[in-house]
Amino acid sequence: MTPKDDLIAKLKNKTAKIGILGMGYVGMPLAVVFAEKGFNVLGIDPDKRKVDTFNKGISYIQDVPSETVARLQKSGHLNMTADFADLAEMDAVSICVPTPLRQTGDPDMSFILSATEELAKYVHKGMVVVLESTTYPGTTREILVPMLTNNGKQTLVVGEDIFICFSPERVDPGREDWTTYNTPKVMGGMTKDCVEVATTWYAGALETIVQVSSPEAAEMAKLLENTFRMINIGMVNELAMMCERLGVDVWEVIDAAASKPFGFMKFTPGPGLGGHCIPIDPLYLSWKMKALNYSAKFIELASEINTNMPRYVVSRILEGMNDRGKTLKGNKVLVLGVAYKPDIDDVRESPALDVIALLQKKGALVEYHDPYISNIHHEHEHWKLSSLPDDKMMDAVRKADVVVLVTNHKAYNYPDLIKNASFLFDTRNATGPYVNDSTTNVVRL
Ligand code: SAJ
Repeated sequence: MTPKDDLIAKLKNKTAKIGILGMGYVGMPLAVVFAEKGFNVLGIDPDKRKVDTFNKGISYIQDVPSETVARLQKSGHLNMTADFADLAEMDAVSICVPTPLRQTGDPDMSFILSATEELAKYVHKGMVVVLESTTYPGTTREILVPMLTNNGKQTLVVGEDIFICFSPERVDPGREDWTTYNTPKVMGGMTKDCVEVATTWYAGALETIVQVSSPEAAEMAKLLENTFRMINIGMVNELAMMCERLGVDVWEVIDAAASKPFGFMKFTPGPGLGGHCIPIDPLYLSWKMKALNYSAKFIELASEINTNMPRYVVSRILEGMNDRGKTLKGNKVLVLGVAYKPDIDDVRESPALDVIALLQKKGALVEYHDPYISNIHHEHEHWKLSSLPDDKMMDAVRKADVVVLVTNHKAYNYPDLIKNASFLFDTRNATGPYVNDSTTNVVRL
């Protein structure tokens, strides 16, 4: 039996040992879905706090209930370790590590590099490796293949001894309709045999595998998905600025356009672009293209517009205060909602942090409330704030000179907010259904 035949047999009868390198919001749900389908899964993560929490049967990921962790642990199908040496026992490894940006705006490849360096120490004949982290086209071929096929002790032939693929994660935290199991999974490999092996593995747990001809095609497909969103959000953010100059209600315009049943997809303006995907992934592509002496114009322009939205929001708030004979300096501002999108507890890259920093720079006395996020800090401006308690929020609404709705959590009672706020600036049109021409204390983006 060739290494490929032997590995495929173990993947098919689920005796293959599965390693998930990086047990975050992508790795943990992936580990769970493989374990639920009967694979023996080992989560590997250098963060000992995560490992200790997990090994107590407690989940630290919003989308994975602790009951699931405890049950899969008890069944022996899912364990977790901080010891990379356990990779030596693995037959199949998914790399699910972060790919953030450096402060310079360039890709931070350190997590992929360190994970691959560790794996290279333990890689062996008959192993399949799938990179899931969103990255620039060429990463799998230019970084993983050289490091994993020649670690100084052995040389492995990709497609014969070792099978290397890229399969972009499509996890949307908090979403319940599309899950790790039922979201189609793109798979691009270094060779046809690589794709066959990885497809056999993933098809043993996920509903649909979409094969493509190369890792670059898979890497680029992911970037298209999220660049598409980022650029369209940038377009509607610019539309909001144009409509304001025209004296036209951008929300009415977008709703009217969205009545078109074909050839249109609704996006809505907001205070900026948050999250760990949309503001970041496209910059991996524009960075790679710069290295090829090509300027990704749409990405650069959309990024400029989206990055400027917090400043635009504060300028609109200033105008609203001025219309009420007030300044921002020395006055009370209450920010409602700091998560990067509604009804989740994630504040990464949230535009709320920039809005608050800009308000503070104008001398405003800023407080915030968010039902999901008890503390925030600004990594560049080095300030920290704690959320008002839920039972103090409405009193703060009444006392604020302006209430700024940054994230439209479902938990908020918008008619109550309108009733109690002297001036409410709504960046999400959450108040739209509750205001009319006689409403004078609400201004929308
Ligand atoms: N945003 C707008 N206007 C919009 C949509 C989003 O301002 O019309 C803002 C959000 O407030 C947020 C940021 O953009 O600050 C990103 O929002 P998002 O809805 O794209 O949410 P994410 O960042 O969680 O994106 C994820 C992505 N999933 C993966 O990368 C696997 C994305 O591809 C999904 O399309 C998206 O979830 C989703 O549809 O929920």
